Amino acid sequence: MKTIIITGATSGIGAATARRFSQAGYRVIITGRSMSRLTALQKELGATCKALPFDVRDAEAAGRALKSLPADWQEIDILVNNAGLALGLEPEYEGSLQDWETMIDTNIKGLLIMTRLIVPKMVARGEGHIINIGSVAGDTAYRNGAVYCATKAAVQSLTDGLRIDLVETPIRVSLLKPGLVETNFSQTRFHGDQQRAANVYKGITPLTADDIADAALYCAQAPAHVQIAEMLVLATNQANGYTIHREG
Ligand code: NDP
Ligand code: 8X3
Repeated sequence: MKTIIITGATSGIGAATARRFSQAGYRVIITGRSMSRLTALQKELGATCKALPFDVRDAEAAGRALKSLPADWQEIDILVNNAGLALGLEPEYEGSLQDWETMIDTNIKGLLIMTRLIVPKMVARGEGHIINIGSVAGDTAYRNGAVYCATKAAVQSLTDGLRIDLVETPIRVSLLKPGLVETNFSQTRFHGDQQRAANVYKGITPLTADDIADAALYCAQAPAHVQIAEMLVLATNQANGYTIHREG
């Protein structure tokens, strides 16, 4: 039985990915900060799921949590670096320094921390797969979103760099770049403003977290000689980060 670890599995794409891989017969390690949501998902998925509460920005806590896993769960086959967020939608000359720090620390440094902790063991074993959740936002900046877009452009570069650094190994590195997915993402971005969050998905059928979980499973289940380097998944009425057709 293969083991997958998913960061930010308490909600949205991460939770859907945990469910999808669990259904497909994987042992699933779910992580995130919300203990209550981790416990609920762990109960739902049963004995083939373990929950590790930690903040991806805290390298020591992440390391301690991984060490606490039973020996037979320590061999991680797939790392999904999913934990991430956008905060605010403001011009680059007006945004909140604190929001920027949180995005940079979570989306970039958190991904690096998890990569640094888990990938050396994959290299030692000669097997593994890293699936990083980037975004269409990393392809081109959009108005008022420069810092979030920059963090996702960094995820693109870090994924490309890791693939280069692992090229002589059997380890695969995939970048999954979703477009508009209806999750808690916009509620977080707008600090709980539900109306503003709902407007993001108004007049368009957005992607669901399950759509992205399906794409992650496809990457993981490709034959060992096939490396899905990059997958851009958009809603049908979305053409890029800023070209969206809305009805009404
Ligand atoms: P959600 O808000 O639904 O989920 C975000 C997840 O990230 C939660 O489980 C949250 O868990 C976790 N998280 C946030 N900060 C931390 C932290 N410091 N430490 C650990 N976990 C953290 O959003 P999505 O599912 O949409 O987002 C998942 C990923 O997908 C993000 O990287 C996002 O940038 C990316 N993405 C989303 C798109 C969208 O349109 N929704 C499109 C493209 C990419 P907790 O709060 O419990 O810690
Ligand atoms: C999330 C997608 O377009 O809201 O990365 O930034 S978008």
